[in-house]
Amino acid sequence: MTSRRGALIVLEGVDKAGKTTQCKKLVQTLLESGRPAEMMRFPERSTKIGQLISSYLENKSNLEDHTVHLLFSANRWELVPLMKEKLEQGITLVVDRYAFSGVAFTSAKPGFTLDWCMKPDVGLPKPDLVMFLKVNPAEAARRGHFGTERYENCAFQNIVLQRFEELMMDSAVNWQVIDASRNIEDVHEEIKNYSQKVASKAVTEPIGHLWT
Ligand code: NYM
Repeated sequence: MTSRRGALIVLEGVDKAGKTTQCKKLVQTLLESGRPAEMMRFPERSTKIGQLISSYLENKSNLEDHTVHLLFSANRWELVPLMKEKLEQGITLVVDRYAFSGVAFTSAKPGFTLDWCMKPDVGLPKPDLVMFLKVNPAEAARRGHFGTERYENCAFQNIVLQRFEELMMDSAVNWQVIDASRNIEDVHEEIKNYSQKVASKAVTEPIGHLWT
């Protein structure tokens, strides 16, 4: 019998696009349909690197811009062995942000190119599907808690959105744009359909390497 791996599914978007809500609902739906699934998120704030990042995001500490970019990337790499283990066990991973957020947020800062920002994440496990939850940053800003962490302001989020749009031009990544301005259930329905299709396909293909 060939071993069946889980799918690597990523949800991306500007802050407050509804990613966390949709990740949780997707995991629930996959489990109910009999498919093992777990949620992960980046940054993963529980590790030592994650704690440095968390303190930076909460404005409790300052870090030089290149340094924090590399820490975000290191935070993904430190979780790669666990991700691979789970995928190989047949668990579908639903991931709240990944390298695309890393690139979009840092390259929204002055003096950073997309190319430089992508380099540290080259070779990460390649997602089988990346769904971009598209919502106007001004509308996202009206959805609770906006403005409590670093980066959560409309002007910056508009640049982040432009950077995401540049990343989405890469046809080597399986991007799907989801209109996240609709109600939670309609958005979930579309995410569920894309995910179920890709999860059935992914089991027969080896895990790829991002941006190689
Ligand atoms: N962020 C997230 C980055 O700047 N680089 C990254 O690599 C990742 C994964 O951290 N504003 C930013 C995006 C968000 C913040 O917020 C994390 P949340 O609410 O934990 O997803």
